[in-house]
Amino acid sequence: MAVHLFAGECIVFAIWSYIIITVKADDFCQIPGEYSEQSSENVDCQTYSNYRFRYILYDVNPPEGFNLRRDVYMRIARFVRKLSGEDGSWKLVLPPWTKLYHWQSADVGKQSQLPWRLFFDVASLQKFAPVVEMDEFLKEYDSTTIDEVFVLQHYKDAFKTGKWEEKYEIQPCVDEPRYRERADGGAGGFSGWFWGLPDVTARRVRCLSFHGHASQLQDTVQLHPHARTIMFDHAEVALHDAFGDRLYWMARRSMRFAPALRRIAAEFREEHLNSTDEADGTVRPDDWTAETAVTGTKGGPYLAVHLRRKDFVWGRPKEVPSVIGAAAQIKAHLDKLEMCAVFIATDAPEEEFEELKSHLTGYKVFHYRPSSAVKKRHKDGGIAIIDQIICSHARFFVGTYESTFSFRIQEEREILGFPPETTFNRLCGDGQKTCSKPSVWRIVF
Ligand code: GFB
Repeated sequence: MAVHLFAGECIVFAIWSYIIITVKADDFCQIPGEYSEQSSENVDCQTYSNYRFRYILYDVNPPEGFNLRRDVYMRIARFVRKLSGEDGSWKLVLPPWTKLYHWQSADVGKQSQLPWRLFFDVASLQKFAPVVEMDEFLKEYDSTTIDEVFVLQHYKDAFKTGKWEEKYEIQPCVDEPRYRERADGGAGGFSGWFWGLPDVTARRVRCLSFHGHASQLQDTVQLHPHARTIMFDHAEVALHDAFGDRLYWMARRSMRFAPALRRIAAEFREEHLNSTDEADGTVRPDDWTAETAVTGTKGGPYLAVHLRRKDFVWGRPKEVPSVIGAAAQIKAHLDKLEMCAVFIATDAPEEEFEELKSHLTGYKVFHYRPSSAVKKRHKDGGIAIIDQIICSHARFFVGTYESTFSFRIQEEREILGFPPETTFNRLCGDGQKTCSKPSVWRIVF
């Protein structure tokens, strides 16, 4: 690594192999001996060695749905797991779930600032990365001001050159950020959208053009030894360090759903679909770290279909079938499998579901309909997870083209050890005699 320090211009260039960083010296607090030859006395930065923990926070592009957000979590969890390393001084703050575009039920109470424990088994997540819920963080941190916020953004030419280059750079914001400098100029210099939490502010907010893997965020952290809390907004800009390797799957396996949701799904399977873990061969160790590779899983005696409607109907008209087209494909699958029971997970309005059923007379069509108490307790997000769990346990699964909701089901089925030909299937658009199969991402232990 070569380091050039131009004192007059206050610019540090750190250049090594294929990484280029351009940073103004007053933008970043330098680590003596690492990026410059300054002695520690000259560095106007305080390290937080007197605190037990430092924290990484993050947020995601607002329109992104639940299941893409799960993927972003895995990228950041892997980064913080590595960052925390041996001394365990870093924690990852789980961003509360704010109201997502798809969570449209008006009869379930508040759907914002929801903790992760509503959907996931947080103790299980903690076996992969040192995560903490936002409410616990706010108690531990004893402040509501985040030291440094970096809004990640793509380079303007990121996808034009075709040349892979890991780089990052503080640059003017391309889009209007969700934060504004406060007129009162207090210690919490910026207010704005912090997961809808009214009191949270930031000392400093800057845009960071970023092209590379999530682990590259480590450089930004190291350049800020004074910061006890660092937030990365638009964390989806950072890529997976490695997609589909052992660590990827460890992160994925750690994302076990909340026990209450697993229980409801298990009851539904047993009551309506004649499906139990014992009979289906889907018993798993209580602790995901004790899991080993499984193959040839049988699953419950039903076909499961994820029929994504709403925005997918007009967004992907060639790839998403009409209701009648979907029914014809479901019938063909059931006949081929010599089965009569199908479970449908869908975001379709009730009329569309009834229409689908009307084309499937002679077959047993199941759909999970929660009681109003269950809906209020587990919200739209929890009901969607129950649908996903039921789909994950079916003997055969058919998903929707390019839906991350379907992808997460496929991953769950890989963890459970289903033969891939029972998992990586999709509904074709009307008029497509054959259509491309979903990419097959096999689990790695
Ligand atoms: O999860 P998600 O990102 O998957 O968004 P996609 C779809 C959301 O719709 C889910 C609801 O999180 C659920 O809230 N939903 C979809 C369902 N299918 C079902 C279902 O079968 N049962 C239940 N209960 N709920 C993304 C969108 O959708 O696709 C983005 O999030 C964008 O906004 C992108 O449109 C193209 O990947 O299917």
